[in-house]
Amino acid sequence: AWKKYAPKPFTSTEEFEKAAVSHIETTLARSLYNCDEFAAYAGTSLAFRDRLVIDWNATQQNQTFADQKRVYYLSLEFLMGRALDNAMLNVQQKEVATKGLADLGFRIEDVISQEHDAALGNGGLGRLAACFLDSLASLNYPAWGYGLRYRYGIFKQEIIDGYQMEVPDYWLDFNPWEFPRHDVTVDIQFYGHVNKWQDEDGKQQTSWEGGEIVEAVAYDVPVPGYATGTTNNLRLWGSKAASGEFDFQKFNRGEYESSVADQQRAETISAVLYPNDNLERGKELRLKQQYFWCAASLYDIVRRFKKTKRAWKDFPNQVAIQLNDTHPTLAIPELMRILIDLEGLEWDEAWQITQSTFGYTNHTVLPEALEKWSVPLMQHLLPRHLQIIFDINLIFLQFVERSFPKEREMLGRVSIIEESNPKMVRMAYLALIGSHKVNGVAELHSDLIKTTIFKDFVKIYGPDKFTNVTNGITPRRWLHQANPRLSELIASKLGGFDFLKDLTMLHKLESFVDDKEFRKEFAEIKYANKVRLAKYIKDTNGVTVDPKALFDIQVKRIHEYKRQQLNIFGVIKRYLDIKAMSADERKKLAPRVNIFGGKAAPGYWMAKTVIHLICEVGRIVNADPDVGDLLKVIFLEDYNVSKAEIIVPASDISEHISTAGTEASGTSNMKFVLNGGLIIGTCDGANIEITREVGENNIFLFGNLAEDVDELRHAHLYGTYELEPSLSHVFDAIRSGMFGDAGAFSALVNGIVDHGDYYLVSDDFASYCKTHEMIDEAYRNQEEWITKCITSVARMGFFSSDRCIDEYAESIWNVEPLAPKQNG
Ligand code: 26V
Repeated sequence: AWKKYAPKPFTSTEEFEKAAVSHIETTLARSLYNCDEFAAYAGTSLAFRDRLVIDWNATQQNQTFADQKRVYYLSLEFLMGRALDNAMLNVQQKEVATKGLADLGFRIEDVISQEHDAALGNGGLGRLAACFLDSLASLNYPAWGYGLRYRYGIFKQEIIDGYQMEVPDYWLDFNPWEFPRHDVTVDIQFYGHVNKWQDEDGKQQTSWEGGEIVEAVAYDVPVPGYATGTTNNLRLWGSKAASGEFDFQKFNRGEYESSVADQQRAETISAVLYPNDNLERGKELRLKQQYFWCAASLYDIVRRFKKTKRAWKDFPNQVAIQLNDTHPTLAIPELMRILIDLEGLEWDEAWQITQSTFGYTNHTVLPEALEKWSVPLMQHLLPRHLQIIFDINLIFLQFVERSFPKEREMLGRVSIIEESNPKMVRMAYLALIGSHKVNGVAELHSDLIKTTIFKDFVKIYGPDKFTNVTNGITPRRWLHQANPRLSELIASKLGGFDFLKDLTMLHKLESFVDDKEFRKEFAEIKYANKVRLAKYIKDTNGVTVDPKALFDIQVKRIHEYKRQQLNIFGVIKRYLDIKAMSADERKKLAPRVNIFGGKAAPGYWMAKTVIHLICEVGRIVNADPDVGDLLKVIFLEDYNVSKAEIIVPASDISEHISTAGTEASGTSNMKFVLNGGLIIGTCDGANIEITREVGENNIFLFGNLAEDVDELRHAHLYGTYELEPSLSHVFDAIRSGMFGDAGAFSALVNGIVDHGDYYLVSDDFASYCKTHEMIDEAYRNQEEWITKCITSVARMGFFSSDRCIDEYAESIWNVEPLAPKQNG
């Protein structure tokens, strides 16, 4: 049925060419005689952008007219990657562009790859937000994303002599996908003081005065749904100096320098994405970013609501706001401030509205990632919000005291204010208290938050406030775009591409698992994807790898809890084993290529040490004639979304090996299996549900369970600690200088040997290595291997972000889809 709503297409190749060429010649003012790939990219993008804008306007008009509840997804990160390929796919016009560009002398892949990634995110949390936008639009939900328009996205990683170097990612030189709205601005206040007085009717009034004003300017990005007219909006706020009289006066007085400095200070707010994933540092600029973005977004949402002329009690029937982690928690006191100080509502009504409006998603239980802001800092920057937070806390604690009169020690534990020096505001507690639902992102994680960080709150509010929504990924980007041949093969068996809208249809593939022709093509596609990655490795790293070898891939942010160190220690063990073998024994071995990629936060020394060790091991192993093709170790520079689209379809095995209980969900695990690779993983995050879906025989699980982690950690510190002997052997090799200066790696080794092995690398090492031997064995039987891969793909339907968004809509937002009006 959705086909009849499909947007009006380019009716011919010529029509597309005309549009693209016209943009090249007029919008870009370039002659066709020096039209290079970049100009072809720009012209193609502008031609498609014109198409999107029509749907976008129609969607916004339709949503305003329909006047039903909308979802607002507040996220400090949207890791969108490239837009053109996705736009062509979603408006179902890629074929026309392919032919048209060929007429003009270009290959579409080359044109697509001209685009700079929109890298406004760190990792899983930001990419999840991008997948959600795709699903929201594809399912016709009336939804907006709100974020910050960083001038610099996540840094570009360069590997120089085996060390990570960070280079700024200035990505805005040419960005056809954003529309500056210089007429949509909001003045945002910082600092100042609070005034309280009684008005003529004796009513208590509060206002926030003085301080400084920074202007928020809207930049809108169209988000097209797949095969639907719905094109939603992602609104990113940029900061600039408020053009008030103050500046003019300064300027007129001749204080040019200080007026320029003011301008730069204002623009700094949206200048750069913080590159710490999972580490909170309490920097003032970060808090400014958070408030700037929350205040601008809420002003915008409230402005839109007020146009409907409804009563305030209707606000939660018109507006659902989802908080992507605690980063937007200030939206809670900000909405309270608007309702009470500016709109004159009573506290209780304002609180009722606020709680019904917000939902909060938790994405981590790691204590070092839980946001806390110092009370003095907040007092200085946001004096009125701090008062409101204190009031929320007071009323909450009184409620807890009444409900649990015999448990006074609980009050200190659940207080929003931590009684430390300085005092701290616990943002996760504020987010939880101010929302009607709290969700984790995979079953295990949602259980864990109820028994660890939010245990007391389950008692206070009851279990119904907590729910699970297991993460998902969009099959449009992560199957069709990244792996077009596999997508086409599937379509040929299922009778079309409807599975891209309903991924559970993949289950029908199981009946083809014994189909010879299908199996052959499936295997050929995997091989072709490996050839493509091998070529990329040759081009970037200069190393030749054999596409027939088993490709073993771990790509994700570098973090101790994700345990890339476990992986590289396993690789070293494999290397030492090979070295100790006879030539005959070596002949029986299955060749491997171990591929790593991922960024370390710039100040995270241990993570940078892991990168260095991987590079050094690669340098030695790849040049060792004893080893040849049996083992290659590759570190791919600057892992990002567009590189993931090449890497993910090329795996035989991918590694998702976090210490049990630490990885909230993981989402790349889903991408790899959907693309016909198998997983080695721990019983953590979504790995557990992937196992439930694909079956235990189709995944390689190992290691200790989450429930045993505390006891093991305790035993390391207070019991007798024995290092796993095979790991000890690996450490001896590192200490011998086999991989360069041993001193460079001493902190990494000592953390395990002397400092309690917090991430249980030693405890899991033996079962990890043993499981890799089972993988070697299984890979030798290619027929069975392919059966596992096909069966797994067929069973991955659950992990579509479409399923995930429908669950949010039903159980948290209470919003309905809105079918687009037919165009033209
Ligand atoms: C935290 C912080 C702390 C302050 C500095 C900047 C910063 C940036 C990001 C974060 C978020 C940490 C939480 C996070 O990224 N969680 C990941 O969320 C994924 C999507 O739900 C999930 O798949 C991953 O397992 C989880 O680690």
